Amino acid sequence: MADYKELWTSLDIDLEKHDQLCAVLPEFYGEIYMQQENRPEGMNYYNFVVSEIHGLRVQELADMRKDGRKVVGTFCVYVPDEIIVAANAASVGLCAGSEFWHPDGEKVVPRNTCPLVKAAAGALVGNTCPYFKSCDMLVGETTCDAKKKLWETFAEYTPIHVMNLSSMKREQDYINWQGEIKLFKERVEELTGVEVTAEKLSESTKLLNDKRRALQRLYETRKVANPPISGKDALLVTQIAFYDDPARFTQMTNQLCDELEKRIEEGNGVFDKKAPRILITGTPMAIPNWKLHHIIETSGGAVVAEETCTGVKYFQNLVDESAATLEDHYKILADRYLKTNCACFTPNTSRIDDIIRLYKEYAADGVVYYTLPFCTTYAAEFKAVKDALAKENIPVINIESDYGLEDAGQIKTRLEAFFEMISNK
Ligand code: BJ8
Repeated sequence: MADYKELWTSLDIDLEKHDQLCAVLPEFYGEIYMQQENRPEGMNYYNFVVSEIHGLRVQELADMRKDGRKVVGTFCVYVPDEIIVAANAASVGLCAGSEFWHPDGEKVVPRNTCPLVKAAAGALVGNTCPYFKSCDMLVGETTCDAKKKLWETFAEYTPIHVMNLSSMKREQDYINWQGEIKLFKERVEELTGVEVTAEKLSESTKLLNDKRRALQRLYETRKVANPPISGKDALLVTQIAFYDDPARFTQMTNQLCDELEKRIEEGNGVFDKKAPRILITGTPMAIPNWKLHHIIETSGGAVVAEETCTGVKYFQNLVDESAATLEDHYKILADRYLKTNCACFTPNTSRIDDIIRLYKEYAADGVVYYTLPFCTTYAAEFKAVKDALAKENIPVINIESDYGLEDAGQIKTRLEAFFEMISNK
């Protein structure tokens, strides 16, 4: 990575601490990603993005801000990026996936908080994440309790807008979400000084749908026997989608898909042909949380899909492009975003339908149910998911794990036994 010290200083980053983070990432990434055999050439772009993770994109955001544009940080796939992009601002996903940030996080949130929230808290208050420091405003949402309380902490440090998401999906909840989207639009207009018109929303919808279509195309390639891309690589592509420039990301991902589709024609897969095909479901995996995929794929399994917010939940539903008025946009956006089936909702039976559908679509052999510790809603849904999968004769294993590597050996042993069991079915 080039020298970005001046940039980081301008963002008030704690350089000494930040150096410690920058020192471990290349080795960690090298071990997990660069040892893979027969990787698609198209992954070089994503390698480059990771090698520049706190550099080039942060510089781009700084340049945008110099030109008077704004940067908005988000934490949840319910927040409509269309509004942000229509105001000529950039949206960056800020969920944090490393335990590096936990000590700072524990200074402001309880120790027994989910690792994702604790890491996000630490990244902000420890001044070690240049993305947080590049944001002119953060956007929270009333999903889980840990996040709801986090926004109150964040408000002490930085401007934040919180969207009031209902916990149910009744007619009045759809109407409420339309109203929240309208309020969000007004807040973004105030921040950016840009009027968000119906035309601008149509343009941003098209741009973001193109990104979703590229990711859908990528995931299609994972449905074939012996996919041409590892689960680990597919996860990385989706993680990067949350903060890369959308047009460039779409172009590079479509280029990768051209290569993957060619590989499929040639029968060039990356796994052992007998590797059990795994669908992961559960809590999101924010960058650089690659732990579970890495363990699965170094224990003989092949991850073929993720029913998570860093998987299909992010892109499987497009936004209808037919809106002509602002009112149409609010309604269409509310309808689309409320299709996401987060465990924070009650009831949330559509998530079970999604898991079963994806299991069949991706010809999976088993499901790994993943939860971060202290994520009550996802942990609580395990029983209902397990019971429904049992009726369909679908094997499932529950893995709860945080960002640390201490339990990696134990998880590996459990997964190997699970793979053996499903391979002999
Ligand atoms: S739509 S999954 S991105 S809320 S893991 S912080 S739920 S305690 S991240 Fe999420 Fe939106 Fe739902 Fe998706 Fe809380 Fe659980 Fe932590 Fe979580």
